[in-house]
Amino acid sequence: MASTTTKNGKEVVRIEFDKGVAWVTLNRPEKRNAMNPALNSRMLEVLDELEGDDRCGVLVLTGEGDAFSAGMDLKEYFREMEGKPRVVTQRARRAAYEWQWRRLRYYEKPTIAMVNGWCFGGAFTPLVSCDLAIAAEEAQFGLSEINWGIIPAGNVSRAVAETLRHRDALYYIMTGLTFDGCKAAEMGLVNEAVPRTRLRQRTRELADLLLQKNPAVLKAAKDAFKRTRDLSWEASEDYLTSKQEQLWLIEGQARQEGMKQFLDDKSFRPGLGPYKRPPNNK
Ligand code: ACO
Ligand code: V55
Repeated sequence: MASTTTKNGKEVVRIEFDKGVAWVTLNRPEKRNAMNPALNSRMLEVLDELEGDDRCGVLVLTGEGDAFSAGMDLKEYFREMEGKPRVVTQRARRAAYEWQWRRLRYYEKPTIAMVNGWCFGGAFTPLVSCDLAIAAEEAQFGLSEINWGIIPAGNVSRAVAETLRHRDALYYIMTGLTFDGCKAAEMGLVNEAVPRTRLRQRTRELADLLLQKNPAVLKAAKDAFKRTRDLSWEASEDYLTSKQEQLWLIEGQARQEGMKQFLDDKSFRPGLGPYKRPPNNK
């Protein structure tokens, strides 16, 4: 297995399972959870492992201590890569990009970023890749790249373009100023901000809402939204119709059950909440 521990033998990523939620914690608090090559390759493995793990109905990504993540590790990801052969630097980049957006953005399970504290630069990519995000009001965000002389690369700029308005994005990209969780919620970078003392409880509530839904339908719904953003109306219509028909083939029971409970049993109202999923989990 690839290097999964720091030099003192501690896990760089911690996983806890609790009633359908996999809490995935970036665990380098002494380095403010900066993402080094070891953490990046471990996160890729963790995403692989949890994708097929029934204990993970919802994945929550968070950070140990006072940071969500201070971004890329300036020492191990940038400085120590200087002068290395291109094959080495490309490998480190690929491990980062692979988990931070390629896998996470289209993850099989619903994902929630729980931003507990510092969130800088490269950390915006996994933040935006998660389907939903809740921040502590006290958390501090910043596109600090400009402050030390690089541009927001590694798809940070693309992630920012997805979530912030043009003026807000350029303001924070060009000034490198920090903003708090309240401001992040106001701008739509996260869904909401709550006091840090209530952060875990609120995230749990949101995860529980998702756990009541049919998992295959949830995956199709989030993908459909993310994919069609970049398509023409013509291509979108075709994509969505195809996706819908594909879902009926693999998960037709879900909608039939939903319609039965509403139209025949009159036991629920789709406008007001989810249908009751039978024990076979459909
Ligand atoms: N890369 C490498 N090491 C880091 C990083 C990082 N991104 N962030 C923090 N650390 C290390 C520090 O070097 C220090 O290590 P040491 O104890 O071995 O000296 C330790 O973490 C603690 O850092 P402090 O600065 O002392 O912690 P403090 O709580 O005072 O400040 C803060 C926290 C504001 C997050 C500060 O550490 C910081 O500015 N970090 C860099 C943030 C940043 O700009 N990240 C890069 C964004 S650009 C990109 O990701 C591509
Ligand atoms: C950043 C992140 C990268 C990178 C270059 O701005 C810059 C952050 C995740 O990788 O390769």
